[in-house]
Amino acid sequence: MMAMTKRPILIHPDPRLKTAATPVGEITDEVRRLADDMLETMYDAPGIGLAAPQVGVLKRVLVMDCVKDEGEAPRPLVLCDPEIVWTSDARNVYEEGCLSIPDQYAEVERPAEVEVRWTDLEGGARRERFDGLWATCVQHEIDHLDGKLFIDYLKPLKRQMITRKMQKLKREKARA
Ligand code: K1U
Ligand code: ZN
Repeated sequence: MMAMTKRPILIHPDPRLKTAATPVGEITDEVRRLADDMLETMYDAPGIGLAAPQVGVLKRVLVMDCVKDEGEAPRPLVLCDPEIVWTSDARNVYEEGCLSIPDQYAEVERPAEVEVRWTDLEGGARRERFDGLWATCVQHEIDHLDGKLFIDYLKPLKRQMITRKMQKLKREKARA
C-alpha cells in the first residue's frame, strides 16, 4: 500500500500551466504514485478533477470524480494519455472553476458528450462516453494537458482581469 501525499497546486499564471504535457507511455510505479497523490490532492482541495501539470508534472495524467450525491459511492478515475475520439454536435454551457484559478468562475461552452480513449493504471486500454458534468470535466482536464485553461475561452478583457487578480493573490501569498 503506497502512502498518498498531498501536492501543492500551481496557481495561474505559471509557465508550466501553459505547456503541453508529454505522454506517459508505459505505466510505472512513478505514474501510479503520481496518480495516487493527485487523487489525494483533488479530494482534499476539494475538486472534481485535477491534471498533472497543476501539480507541476508535465505528464499526460488526469484524475476525476464527478459524483455529486453525498450518498453515492465515489468513482475515482485515473486517465493516462487520454484522447478524445468523438464529440457530440450538441453543446452544453457550464459555469467552470479551476483549482489553479481559485474563486473565479465563468460559463464555457463545450460539446455535451465526448468519447475518450485512455490507458488505466494496470496498463489496460479503456474507452468510455461521458456526458453531463463528467464530459465538461474531462474536457477541462485534457485542456490542462494541452497547456490550455478555461479562461482561454473568455473574452480578452475578462481573461486579463482574472489574470491580474491571480497575480495579486500570488504576490500576497508570497508576502505572507
Ligand atoms: O481542473 C481543475 O482545476 C479542477 C476543477 C474541475 C472542473 C470544475 C468545474 C468544471 C469543469 C472542471 C475543479 O474541481 S474546481 C472545484 C469544483 O468545481 C468543485 C469543488 C467542490 C465540489 C464541487 C465542485
Ligand atoms: Zn482546471
